[in-house]
Amino acid sequence: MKMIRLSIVALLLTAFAARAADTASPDPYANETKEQRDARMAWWREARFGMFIHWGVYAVPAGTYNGKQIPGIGEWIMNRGKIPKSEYRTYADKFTAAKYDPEKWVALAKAAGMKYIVITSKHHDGFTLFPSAATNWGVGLSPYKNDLLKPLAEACRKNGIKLGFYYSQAQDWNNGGAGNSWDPTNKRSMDEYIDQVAVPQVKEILSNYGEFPAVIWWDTPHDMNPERAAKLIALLKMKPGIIHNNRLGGGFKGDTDTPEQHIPATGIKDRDWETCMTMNGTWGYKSYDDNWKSTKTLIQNLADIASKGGNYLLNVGPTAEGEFPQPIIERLTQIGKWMDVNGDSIHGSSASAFTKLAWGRCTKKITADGGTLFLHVFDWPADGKLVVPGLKSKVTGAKLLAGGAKLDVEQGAGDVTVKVPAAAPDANDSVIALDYTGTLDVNNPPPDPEPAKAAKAPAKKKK
Ligand code: JFZ
Repeated sequence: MKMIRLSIVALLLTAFAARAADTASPDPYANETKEQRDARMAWWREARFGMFIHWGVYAVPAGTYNGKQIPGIGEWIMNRGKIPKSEYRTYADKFTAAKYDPEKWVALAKAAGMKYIVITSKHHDGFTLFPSAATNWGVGLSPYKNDLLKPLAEACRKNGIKLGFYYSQAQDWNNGGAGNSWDPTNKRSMDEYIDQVAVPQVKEILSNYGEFPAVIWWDTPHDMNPERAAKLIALLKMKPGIIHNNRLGGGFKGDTDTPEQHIPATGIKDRDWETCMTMNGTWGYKSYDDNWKSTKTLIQNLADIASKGGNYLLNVGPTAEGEFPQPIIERLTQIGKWMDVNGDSIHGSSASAFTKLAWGRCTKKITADGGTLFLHVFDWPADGKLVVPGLKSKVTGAKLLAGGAKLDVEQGAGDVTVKVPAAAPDANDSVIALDYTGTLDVNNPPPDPEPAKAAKAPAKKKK
């Protein structure tokens, strides 16, 4: 009898504790409604296009250590080259930022049609672009001395561009965080690192930049656990409305998925997502990486991502002096020219209504009665007829965004055909805006059959 009474008490206590833990989740968004979430994500969904900036002292060696080109991404050179802390720290002397002009950076982003910037406030090497009371390993040791984030935040504010901060919360190869296995002087327990470095620094970046950061971009949940992550996610309440990604760790999903260097085939169902991508093969500046993607690839990636309902976060790795490499300036400028004409098909658009289009991609905007389909034509039809397969809604007009010429449309029983000029107006992606009334009605072909599941292989013998 006594036993039973005891177990009932235990049961009640456990249930109560679980309940309490539930309401006291460290995640300030744990109990958010869909409406609250939609409102919070609205600017980000509308934006569709942003700039990632990887900037730090790794831009000094720029891919070369001890006369040897170190393979891999530039911001990982300390790790890949097993550079001792004492030696790596001397790079700060040459991180001059002498030509740093944040107004120019923001102007380039804005002209390219980007609506937000995410910059590395601290990458895995632990170097902070801001002065921190928690560590001395940061911009204060460089000739520039002052906070590099402040003037960027000011330029963003003035130009209506949102600013977010990338923060490497777990790996820290200089301040005792995770990931440094080559230098025994990087000692601190992970919990001490979280309490003494990550938590105070996240407080700093959430406190000192006015309306920003609008985004916090965690990265690499190395050695994170629910308890450590809880200490960081709890800080988000300092910045109501802030958006954060899925790389915190500890079981927290964040607001956005972050496919890296690739575009998911059909987007990501029921999640906001953002593909981050380099323009060459590195995030942080490497002097000899000339593996540049073409402007055409970048524009088509942007259209592809928007057609799947995602955002494109396109990276720039400035030099130690604070300049964007020339090939990046050229590409941003060319993308901007395209966006000046076609930006309406990207900003504020939503995912395609078609499962597949042989000639390109589609984005759309739906209004109270009808809407617009933006047909992104990558492969211009040789016969002057662009077939929009399965579109049944009543089409009311079509025009080219380039030049604005009206196009004739033939509405058949099954398909819609747009009569187009002989030559593509844009070699990268010509966009046709097709207006319709009523509800959007598309008869999509049944999806491709799933690749047949391989017949269950006989269990492999264990070695
Ligand atoms: C991380 C960083 O290590 C890298 O330096 C850069 O900042 C990049 C944007 O993010 O690298 C990752 C993180 C996640 C994956 C791959 C590389 N991932 O999920 O596949």
